[in-house]
Amino acid sequence: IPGDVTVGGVRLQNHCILAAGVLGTTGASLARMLQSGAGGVVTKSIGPEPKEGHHGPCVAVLDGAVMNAMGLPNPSKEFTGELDGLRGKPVIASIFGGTPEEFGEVADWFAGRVQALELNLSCPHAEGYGAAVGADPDMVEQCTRMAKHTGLPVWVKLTPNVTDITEIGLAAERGGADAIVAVNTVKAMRISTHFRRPMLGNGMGGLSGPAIFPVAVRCVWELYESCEIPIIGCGGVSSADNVVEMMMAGASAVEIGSAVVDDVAIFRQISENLYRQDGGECPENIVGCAHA
Ligand code: RRO
Repeated sequence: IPGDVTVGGVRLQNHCILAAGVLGTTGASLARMLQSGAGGVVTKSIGPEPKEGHHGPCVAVLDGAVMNAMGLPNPSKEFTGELDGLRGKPVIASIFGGTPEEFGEVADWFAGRVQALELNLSCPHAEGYGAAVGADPDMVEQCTRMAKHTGLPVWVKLTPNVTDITEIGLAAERGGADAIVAVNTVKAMRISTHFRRPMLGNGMGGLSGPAIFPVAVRCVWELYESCEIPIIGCGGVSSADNVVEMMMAGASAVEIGSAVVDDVAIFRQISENLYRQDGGECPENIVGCAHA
């Protein structure tokens, strides 16, 4: 198992990172994920004001997928205290805001506390936040530039819910991003035929899990064709073979979310297969190899 993989300015323990979301809400859970073999960990997204999130149900488990509308619940600045015991560890703070100024403000709280920032420009169901910002190339460029003022490496997490993801990736690159994370959840909705109402309290939500893996692979592929900075693949990764496929599409590392919720042992399982001495492929040699 590699001791040092450097991606997007961050020294990781291996190529598989905990994706932003439910398991990144406390210092204790972040530490547990690192203990469980995560190469690095991304926090739940933190924004400029405390937020309670949507009323439930916030999550629906579907066939081969998970649909959520958490509603960006977070304690805002207070969260930084959770990071006191994690100094020097590969922790990446996910942040969101409605304007470049808000991104800059929240970014400053994390300087000196984490190894990098991940800008969440991609929540699929957040009024005024996320996708509205992440679908606008000028906003993406400005938010990235604001976050760069901290001196921290900046990763930019993109939404798949746009016509041309490369246009957004190139905007992040112009803003000085150190890596692109592709992708956040896919816009989705289910209706309970029994209750004749939407399954989620918020009505609509975002889809993750194996069902969106092909969507994520295509986004990574397209970004790799046009961007120079490293790409971190995210979306439905649940096996070592999925990691290899993401890398062949162009990912330098991957993030894992839904599969971790099912089983924390996933990081160890994937590492055991990914870094096998016998015939296991060296990850660095396969990045982008499927492109002619
Ligand atoms: O909290 C959420 O509802 C949420 C966020 Br911030 C996000 O970026 N992606 C998602 O699927 N849910």
